[in-house]
Amino acid sequence: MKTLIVIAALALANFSVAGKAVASDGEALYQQHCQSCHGVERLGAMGPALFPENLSRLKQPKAAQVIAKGRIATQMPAFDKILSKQQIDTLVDYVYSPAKVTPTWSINDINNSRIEHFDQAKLPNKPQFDADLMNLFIVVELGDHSATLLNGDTFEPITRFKTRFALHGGPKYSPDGRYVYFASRDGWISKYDIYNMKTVVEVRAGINTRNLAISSDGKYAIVGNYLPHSAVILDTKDLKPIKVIAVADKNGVNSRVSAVYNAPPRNSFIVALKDTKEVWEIAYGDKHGNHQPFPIRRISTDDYLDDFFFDPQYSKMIGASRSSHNGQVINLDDGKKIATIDMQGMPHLGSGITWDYQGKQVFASPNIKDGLVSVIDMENWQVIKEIKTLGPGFFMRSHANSSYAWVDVFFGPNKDKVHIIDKSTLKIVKTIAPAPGKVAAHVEFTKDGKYVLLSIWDNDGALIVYDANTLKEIKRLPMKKPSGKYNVYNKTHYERGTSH
Ligand code: DHE
Repeated sequence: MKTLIVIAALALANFSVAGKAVASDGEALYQQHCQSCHGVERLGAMGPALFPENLSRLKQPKAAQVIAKGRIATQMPAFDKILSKQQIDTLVDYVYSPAKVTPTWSINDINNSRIEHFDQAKLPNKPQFDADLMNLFIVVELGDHSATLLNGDTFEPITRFKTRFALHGGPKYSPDGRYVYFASRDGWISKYDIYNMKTVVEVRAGINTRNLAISSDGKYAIVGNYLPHSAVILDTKDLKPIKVIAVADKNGVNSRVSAVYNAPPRNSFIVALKDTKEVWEIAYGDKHGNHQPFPIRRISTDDYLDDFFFDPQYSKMIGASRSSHNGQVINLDDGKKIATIDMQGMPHLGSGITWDYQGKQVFASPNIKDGLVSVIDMENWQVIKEIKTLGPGFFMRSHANSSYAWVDVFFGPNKDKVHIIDKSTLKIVKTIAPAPGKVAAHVEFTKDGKYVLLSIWDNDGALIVYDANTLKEIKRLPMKKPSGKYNVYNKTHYERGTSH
C-alpha cells in the first residue's frame, strides 16, 4: 500500500494545482483512507478523481453509501467497519468541496510531458525475436505494473517490461500489430515497439483518463478523460497532440468522457459522454483521404449511457445506463433509437460478444450485479435467454472457431469459478475453479481459437492455458495479478468473440 501511495504521489507531483489544502478533518481522513487510490489532491489514480465537477451524477447520500458499502464492479472497498457515519459524512463534504484551484491540463502541458525514450527512426524494422507476429499476446500484470509479451504458439514469455501505474482498458495495437499503445488511469499513453521490445515514446494526455482507441489507418489515437473533461487526439507517430477537444453538450454543460472507441467501417471514433445525454461521432477520414479537423457529430440519447457495445458492422450501438434495467439500441447512421432491450440487473455490455445461434446473430453480455448472462437476438432485440451463473461476472469471450463462450464469476463467494457455455445450446457445460479462493477472470483465445488463456487475478497469480476443445489445462505460468490479455490477430481483425 505504501508503495502505491509513493508511486501515485510521484506520478501526480507535477500538476498545475496550486497550494496545499488547509488541513481539515475531511482532508485528514482523505489522506489516510482515500489518497492511495484516488490520488494526491483528489486528482485520481487507480480510482477516479473526486471533485464536484466529476461527481455530478452521484447524489451526496449515495456517495456516503458508496463509501460505507463499496462500489459494485470496481476496486472500491467498504469502509463501514473502519469509519463512523460522521466520518463518512465529513469525507463526503470534503470530496464535494471545490478544488482550491481547478486542475487544468492544456495542450502545452501535454506537449511538455512528452518523453521520447528512443529515436524511432534508428530502430530496426525487423522483429528482434522469432515468433508468429500475429499470434503474440500482451498480458497486463497489475500486481507490479508490468506487461509480458507472450509467444502464442509456445506460451513462452518473450520479454517482460514495466508499464505505467494502473493501466486500464485494453491496450490497442497498430493495424500491422507492430506497436501497442497503453493508457494508464493517471493519463499516461505509452507507445511500445513490439519488434524492438522497447517503450519508444510516452505522453500524458490527461490527469484522469479512461481509455484510448486507435484509428483504423493507425494514424491517430484518441484518449478519453474524466479530468479535465476532454478528448485528446494524438498523432501515433510521435504521440504529439493534434487536438484537445473540450467536452460539453449542445447547451454548454460539460461532461466527463466515459470511453472512446474506434468504429472501423465508419472511419470514425465514437465518444461516450458520462454526464450528458449525448454520444459523439468524430470522423478522422473521409473517402477523399481528408483527415482534419475531426468534426463532432452529436447523437442525442434518452438516458445517460455508461456502457456500450457495437454490432460487428458498427451500424448499431447498444448502450445502457448503470442505473436502469434497459438497454437502448441506436442506429448510428441516423442517430435514432430503434429498440429498447429489457435487461435484468446491470449488464456489462463492454464485455459483450456475438455469435450465430439457430441461423441468427445473437449478442451475449455478462452482468455485474446479478448472476446471469443475457443472450439477445440482434434482429428483434428480444432477450432469448438469461443463463444463470454462480454470481455476477465481468468478462466474456469466445472465438469463431470455438463452440464455447467463457464467462467469469468475478464477484462474491464464487469469484474463483469460470463457466464454459455451449454456444449452440446456451447451457453451461463445465464450471472450473483453477485456483480455489482466488479470482479467476478474463480469457482470450489464440489466433486460431484452439487455446484459451485465463488469469488468476492475484499477486501470487498465474496465466493458465487451456485446450479450447477438450477444456483441459495445458500450462500454468506464474504472474503477478495478470488482468487482461490481448491477442494481436484477434484484436487487429476485430474477432467477434473478443472486445475491441
Ligand atoms: Fe474496466 C475495459 C470501464 C472497473 C479492468 N473498462 C474497460 C472499458 C471500459 C471500462 C469503458 C473498455 C475500454 C477499453 O478497453 O478501451 N471499468 C470500467 C468502469 O466504468 C468500471 C466499472 C469502474 C472504474 O473504476 O472505471 C471499471 N475495470 C474495472 C476494474 O475494477 C477492473 C476489473 C480492474 C482495473 O484494472 O481497474 C477493470 N476494464 C478492465 C480491463 C479492461 C477494461 C482488464 C479491458 C478488457 C478487454 O479485454 O478489452
